[in-house]
Amino acid sequence: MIFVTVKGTKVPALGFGTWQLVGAQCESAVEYALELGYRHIDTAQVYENEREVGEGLRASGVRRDELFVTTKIWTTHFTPHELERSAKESLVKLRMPHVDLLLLHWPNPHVPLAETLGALAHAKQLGLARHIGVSNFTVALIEDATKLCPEPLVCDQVEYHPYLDQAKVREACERNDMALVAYSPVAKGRIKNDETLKEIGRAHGKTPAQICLRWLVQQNVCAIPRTSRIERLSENIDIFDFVLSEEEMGQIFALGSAKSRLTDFGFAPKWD
Ligand code: 1BO
Repeated sequence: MIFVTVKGTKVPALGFGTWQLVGAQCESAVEYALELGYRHIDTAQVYENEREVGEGLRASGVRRDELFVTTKIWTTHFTPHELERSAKESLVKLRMPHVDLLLLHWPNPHVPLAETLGALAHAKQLGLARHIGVSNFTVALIEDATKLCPEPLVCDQVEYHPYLDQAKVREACERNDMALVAYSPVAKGRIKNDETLKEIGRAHGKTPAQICLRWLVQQNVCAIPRTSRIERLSENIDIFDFVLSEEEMGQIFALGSAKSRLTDFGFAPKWD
C-alpha cells in the first residue's frame, strides 16, 4: 500500500468506496476488503450503510487504529446544531467514538458556508473526527472554504477518472495542501474496453481498471473504487507492483475532457 500524506497525516492511497452497497452484501464486502489489505473505507449518511460498514469493520478483527474511516454529512444537516447531532448519529451507527475523516457531502448554497464550516470544525474540536474536509466542491468553493474554516480542511472528494479532466480541482487542492480523493475512479466500469488502457495494460500485465487506479495514485490522488464483485476487490488493490512511465501517464491524461461527468444532480454546483 502507498499513502498520500496530507497535513502530516498518512491516508492509504487506495480505499474501498461503499456507495450503493447495502445490507449484508455491504457488511461482507467491507470485511473481505479488510482481509485483502484495504485499510481506508469510505461511507456516508446518505448511503444508508454506516451500520453495516461498522459491522464489517468489526468482523474483520483489524485494529481500529490501523483503519482510516470516512463518513459524510448530508446537505440537509448543515445547520450547526443539526450537523453535530447527525455526526453523533453516524458514530452511533458505525459504533465508533470518532471517524478519521468527516466530510460535507455536497455544497449547500441555502446554508451560509461559514456557519456549516464552523460546525464541522466544532465537530472536530469535540473529537468526533480526527480530520475534516469537503466533497464535490469546485475551485471557487475550495478557495472560500479554506479561508472560512477555523480548522484545516484535508481533502476534496470528487468524481475523477481518465475521462474527466479535473486539473483545476487538482491544482486547487495542491495549492491548499489538500488531498484529492477520487470517487468513481474507474468511470463506473466504462474504462473496461478502452483501447489506450488495454494497450498500456498489456505492457504491464494489468487490466484497464488497474491501469486507471495506478494512474490516479501516481498523481498522489486517493482512489476509492466501489464494487460489489468480490473478484474486483482483489483486482483493484493489485496495483502496487508496477509503475507507469511519464509517457503512459500522458496518454491517459489525453483521454480526459471537462464534459464526461457521470454523477450530476440538480443541486450540484456549477462545475469548473
Ligand atoms: C450522492 C452520492 C454521490 C457520491 O458520494
